[in-house]
Amino acid sequence: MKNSLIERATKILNENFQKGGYTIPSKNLYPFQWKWDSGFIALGFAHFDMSKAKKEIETLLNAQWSNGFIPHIVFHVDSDTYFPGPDFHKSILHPDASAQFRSTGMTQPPVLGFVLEKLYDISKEKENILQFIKLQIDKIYNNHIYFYSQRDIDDEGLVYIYHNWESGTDNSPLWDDIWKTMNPPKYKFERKDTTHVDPSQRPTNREYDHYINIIEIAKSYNYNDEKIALHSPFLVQDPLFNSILIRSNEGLIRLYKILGGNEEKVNYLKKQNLKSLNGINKKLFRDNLGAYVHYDIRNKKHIPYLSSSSFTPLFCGAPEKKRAIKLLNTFINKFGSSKHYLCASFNPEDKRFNPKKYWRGPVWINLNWILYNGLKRYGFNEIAKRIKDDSISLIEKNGFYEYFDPIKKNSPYENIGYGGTNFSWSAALYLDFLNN
Ligand code: 2M8
Repeated sequence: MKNSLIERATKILNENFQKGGYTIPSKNLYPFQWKWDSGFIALGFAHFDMSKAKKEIETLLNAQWSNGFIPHIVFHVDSDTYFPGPDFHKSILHPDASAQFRSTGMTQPPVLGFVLEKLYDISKEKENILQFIKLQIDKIYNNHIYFYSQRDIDDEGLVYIYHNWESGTDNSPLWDDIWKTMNPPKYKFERKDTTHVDPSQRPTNREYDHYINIIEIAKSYNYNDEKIALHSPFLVQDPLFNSILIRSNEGLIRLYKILGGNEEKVNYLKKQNLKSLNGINKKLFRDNLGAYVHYDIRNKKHIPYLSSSSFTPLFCGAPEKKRAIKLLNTFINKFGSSKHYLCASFNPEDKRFNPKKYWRGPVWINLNWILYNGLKRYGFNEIAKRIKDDSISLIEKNGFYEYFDPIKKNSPYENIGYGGTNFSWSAALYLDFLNN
């Protein structure tokens, strides 16, 4: 069975790979190139076709803006199966936007630094991959400079996100209280996602009003970072986003050292990284919850809910040993019931938890991959193995879905995969899990 699934995963990635040199997350539902999807997809390709892995990263970086910003969607083609598209986002409003590639004016978790490092580790032709890294690495470095210079407004080493789509965890209950502070108009738009997926598993129209409203505000300031920081109703420091940035700093530092002669850049990254580690530990860890949480800058308060993001600082080595053990206990107590697959995206004990609705509870393979690597980093091998086994078993029993209901049905025919089918990062990370 494993062999046929490996073939299937390979086929999904090859079929989702487009002529323009990038991979769509899932046919119809997501017809463009998404930033963090591309990073995970490259990891999958790296195991069987390094040239496609490299192409994926190169294509994404070609759409980088001149200020270092990397957009969350690159609209390489026109498509009428997705809303909102390029005409709505209008990236060109920003003076530094790419003139060649249409994109959004928001970003996504900065995965490219650690992805580049993983490509180096996976590659059997080190000289060849180093040539590629040499061509791309400064672009990622410039992206980190962008984050630290534009989005760390209080000089804490913590960068903000200004839209829930920047978090990647789109309709998480984490944002519900922020929506209560906003009262957007009821926009007229035609959703496309709900024609591909059961609407009860997707965000509501009212939630989309909020998402659209934040973009309209950002557009009214031509996506200017300073203005967004002053005026966006959504301004959050996210432990997931910041942990990924820190882990990517580490990747860049290691690769620059291997390349040699980059002392200034290494020193800059080291300095920023220390500050970020300090910031995340000081500001985002909540002793009473035994975990890291988000901070809502606009409303000046922590968002005191546990989600899978709460444990991702393990991925970048943020907690010292004692705190890591505390975090592990919270993880096992709240998310580790034997009735559940690891890892629900939101606290299963909370009344806002919904096991079938997108980022409000389902298991996501990319978050599992981050948590797996974080737990392994601390030597929490037993629970790391459980997360890996659960990820593999969910895919083997159900298929390469976008997300999965965490509640076990105890039947060989579970049927608990939801959202997009033939989903690229589920296929890519399945391959990486098997090779790990
Ligand atoms: C989902 O997000 C997009 C918007 O970016 C959407 O709902 O239309 C999220 O799961 C996000 O994390 C992911 O990158 C994207 C494509 O897979 O889909």
